[in-house]
Parts: sequence; C-alpha cells; structure tokens
Amino acid sequence: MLQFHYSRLSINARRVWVTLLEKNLEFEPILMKLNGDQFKAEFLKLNPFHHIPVLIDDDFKVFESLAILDYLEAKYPTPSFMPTDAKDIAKVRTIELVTVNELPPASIILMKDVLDIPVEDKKIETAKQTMTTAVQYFEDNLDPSNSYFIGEQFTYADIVAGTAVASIPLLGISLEPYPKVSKWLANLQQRDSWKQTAPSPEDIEKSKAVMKAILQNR
Ligand SMILES: N[C@@H](CCC(=O)N[C@@H](CS)C(=O)NCC(=O)O)C(=O)O
Repeated sequence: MLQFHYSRLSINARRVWVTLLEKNLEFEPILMKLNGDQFKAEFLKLNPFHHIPVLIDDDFKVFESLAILDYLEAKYPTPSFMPTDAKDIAKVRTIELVTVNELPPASIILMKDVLDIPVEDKKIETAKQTMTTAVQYFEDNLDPSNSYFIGEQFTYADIVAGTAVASIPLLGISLEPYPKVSKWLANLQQRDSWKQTAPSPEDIEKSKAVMKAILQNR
C-alpha cells in the first residue's frame, strides 16, 4: 500500500494529500512532527533534505511534491488531473511553478511577521508585493463563467494553487479584492478532499511554536 509522510499544516504535503484523495487511492498516512521527526536517521534515508512530503509505493520512494504528483498521475492515471492540449499543459505547469517558486519565499517572510520574529520592513513590503502579484496572476487566469483554471476540468493547477492560496489569508493578506480567486477557492473548498485536509484552527494554533522554531533559523 502507498505510504504518505505528511504533516497537517504542510502546504507542500497538502497538494499530495488532496491528489491521493481525489484519485481515490488507498494509503497509509504517516503523520510527522516537524520538531524533530524529519531529522531522524530513518527519515533522512527517505529524504536527505529532511522535508515532507514523501511517498512510498512498495519499494519505490519519491519526494518533492511536484515529482510525487507526476508519479501519481503516471502510475494512477484515472481520474486524470493533467490536460492533454499543449496550451493547457503549459498553463497548468506555469500555475504550479508560480505557486511553488514565488509563494514560499514570500510566505516565509510574512509568516515570520505573523509569529513576531523580527524582519526588516522592506522585506515585508517586497513579500507582500510578490504575494499580490501572484494572486493577481491567478485572478487574471480565471474566467468567472468556468469552475477551474482549465474550464470545467479540475487539474493540478487547481490542486497546487488552490491548496496554497487557501493559506494566504493566514499571512495577513485578504483575498477580498480578488473576486474570481475568492469564488474559485470557495468552489474548491466544497470538495471532500479540501474539507478532509483543511487544518483546524486548533491545528494552526498548535503549529505556531514549531513553525517559529523552524523559521527562526531561516
Ligand atoms: N520543494 C519541496 C518543499 C518541501 C518542504 O519544504 N516541506 C516542509 C514542510 S511544508 C518541511 O518538511 N520542513 C521541515 C524541514 O525542512 O526541516 C516540496 O515541494 O516537496
């Protein structure tokens, strides 16, 4: 059976978790406590960079969330979340990569601010600017007459961007000025996979000390 190493607050893990649920795959969830589990020798054999998510499929292990999504799509193609049209593939990949490349560095700065870790004002301003540029990019790529980025087809663009955008308000950035993003996110949040993987307010509160410890060294 598939084994999935994750933590409830990890956005990188959540995109894999949503995919496992959306593909109706059976898996064993292995909950990691990020205040030390990721540095244990056994885990470092799975991912020497001490990050979750990690997926194990019998004797095969894979880390890096987008590589895991590629693996799941190729190995378990039904239902498929990758379009076949060239322009649609490019759009999905761009949205995925904007999400994983642009949002995390800015999120780290804003999270530090939320957790009262000292950060220079200039860095906060730049991080906010990056966030708003990314959310505006998503807004510009949504059509209010469609449910998803690629018309009515639910794809990895929705899974990857949607699980990340859901956390942006926690960083002090309102989604209200983005009506298309807000409507799209509200649709996604109706899905069982979103409901099952949404962190509770208690999870968020409990994770703050762990996050603070991780971010203080970055
Ligand atoms: N590029 C990686 C990033 C993974 C990542 O940064 N995971 C975080 C949790 S969101 C983690 O495991 N942090 C603990 C650590 O680095 O020690 C991916 O997409 O899987």
